[in-house]
Amino acid sequence: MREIESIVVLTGAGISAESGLPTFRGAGGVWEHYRVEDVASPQAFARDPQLVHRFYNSRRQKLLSANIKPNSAHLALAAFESAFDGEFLVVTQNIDNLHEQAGSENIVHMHGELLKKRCQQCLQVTFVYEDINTSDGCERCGKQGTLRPHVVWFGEMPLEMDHIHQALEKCDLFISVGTSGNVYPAAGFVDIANMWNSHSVEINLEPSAIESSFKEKIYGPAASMLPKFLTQLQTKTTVG
Ligand code: BJW
Repeated sequence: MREIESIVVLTGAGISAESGLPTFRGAGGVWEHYRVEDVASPQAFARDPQLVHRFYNSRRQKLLSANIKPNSAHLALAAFESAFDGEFLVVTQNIDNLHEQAGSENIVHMHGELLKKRCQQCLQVTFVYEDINTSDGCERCGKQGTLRPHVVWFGEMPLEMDHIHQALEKCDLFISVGTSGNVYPAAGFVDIANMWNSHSVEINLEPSAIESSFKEKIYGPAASMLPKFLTQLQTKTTVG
């Protein structure tokens, strides 16, 4: 048994599905309408920046529409964090801002953020709420055609990896919510947490590609399963 002093929660597209944002893989997923190799690599952006901008512009417009709101899974995580005495970190693979909208404070966007753009020339990162176009100029360095979405594509290094590793190495409880376990390095986090003897829990609609690595598994929609799990967790002081 381990005292619960530090918790890391990894989230994926499944946690935002019930808010109306599609997942990537599976029926109705993003990759059904776009080929991953056409829109989610630096090579794709170099080849056809207009297509990649269109892909992210439409997802940004959807995220900013009035009907997209955090669901009870995002809200339960934020409420748990504010009541918890120990260390609590949400590591999200999602580029939406629904965790922030729900009130999460200690959060890492390892695959970047849809509401930020980056200049490839001067590396300035700024918020963006409108479409990005190939003809746009950078507000800082003035260069034209250098802006890209501040997201992490295949072959690029995810963000804040040192911070994430430090949290994984000392966490007592690792919870994975709504991710298929197909994309690394996120899919390897459970093994790191297990190596440090933490308790690991998968909450997902269905068993993920890495389900055998988890010590506890809960299957069903995140918006009902996660609040239930966190309510029970509030009454516990140890796991394992
Ligand atoms: C619900 C639900 C509900 C639905 N409730 N659940 C061979 C072996 C190992 C690794 C590699 C390899 N070849 C290449 C690699 C590395 C590569 C990789 O992992 N490739 C795999 C495809 C094999 N990874 C990378 O390149 C990463 N970088 C890297 O490794 O750097 C190191 C390095 C760099 C340079 C040189 C050397 C080393 C970068 C990965 C970037 C991923 N980017 C994307 C796009 C980001 C921007 C965007 O959003 O457009 O990130 S791809 C996409 O997948 C997105 C997601 O964050 C990510 C994960 O998807 P997620 O969240 O798991 O979604 P789904 O759809 O897959 O799953 C949803 C789940 O929810 C499902 O299970 C549903 O059942 C469930 N669900 N409704 C609960 N209501």
